[in-house]
Amino acid sequence: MASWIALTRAVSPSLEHCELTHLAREPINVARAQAQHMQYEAALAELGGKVVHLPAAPKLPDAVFVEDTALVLDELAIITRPGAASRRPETQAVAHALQAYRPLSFIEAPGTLDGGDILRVGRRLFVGLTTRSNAAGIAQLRQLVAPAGCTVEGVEVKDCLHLKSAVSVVAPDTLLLNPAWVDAQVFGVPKVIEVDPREPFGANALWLDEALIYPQAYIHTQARLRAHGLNLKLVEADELAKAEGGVTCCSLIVKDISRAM
Ligand code: CIR
Repeated sequence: MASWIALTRAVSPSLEHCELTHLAREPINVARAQAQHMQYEAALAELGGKVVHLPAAPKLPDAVFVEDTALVLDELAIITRPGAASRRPETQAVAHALQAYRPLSFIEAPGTLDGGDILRVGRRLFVGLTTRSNAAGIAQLRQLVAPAGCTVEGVEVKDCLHLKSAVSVVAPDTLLLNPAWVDAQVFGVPKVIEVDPREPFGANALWLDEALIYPQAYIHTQARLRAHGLNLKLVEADELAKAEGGVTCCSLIVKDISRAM
């Protein structure tokens, strides 16, 4: 039996109306995005996860990007208040699903916080100071996670949507990072792999212990990751990337589901 689940949500037929911050709007082939999402779910299952589908939300264009709606720690889950108002209705179904696995806490107005802005390195949570996550949201997060022994630090990010557009954890004490968008020094992590400069969007990888789910498109950065002995599970993700989403965005990983309540 799987020891972890991945919560996912279908690509909405309205994806073309998604929020966009740093990308120009271009036509999105929804059928292709849906096919890529299914491939992503298959990769999660092949790596040993149980994929749990949230109810589809066809009228919420960005619903597929479930990462932004919650932070799941071992001790609790925090339901965010996404920075984009259009995305706030996404959280209800996520809270409903997560309450089976963790006690819930909530970010409240005037706080805003997107899960894509939260990078967890052990017990340290780094939060991107972006258009989506504000000081009130970060302060609330700090209070909520303190009992679990986690600290929270704000991090300057530039030219990208979320902190995790610029940096992700790819192995213990190892970050994959775009140095043009975030300063590696702030994390105090011993190993940093930089993306190939031709692939600025290549810093978002989903680390699942045994492998990294990683976009097929970023071939140069793939070579760097392999040179560090990392095991890659490649997926096509370029259609969802037109909606400014990466591979971490499309799931919420809930580990150790024996904690189910
Ligand atoms: C948005 O702008 O909110 C969506 N179009 C993309 C969200 C991607 N999520 C993520 O990076 N965690």
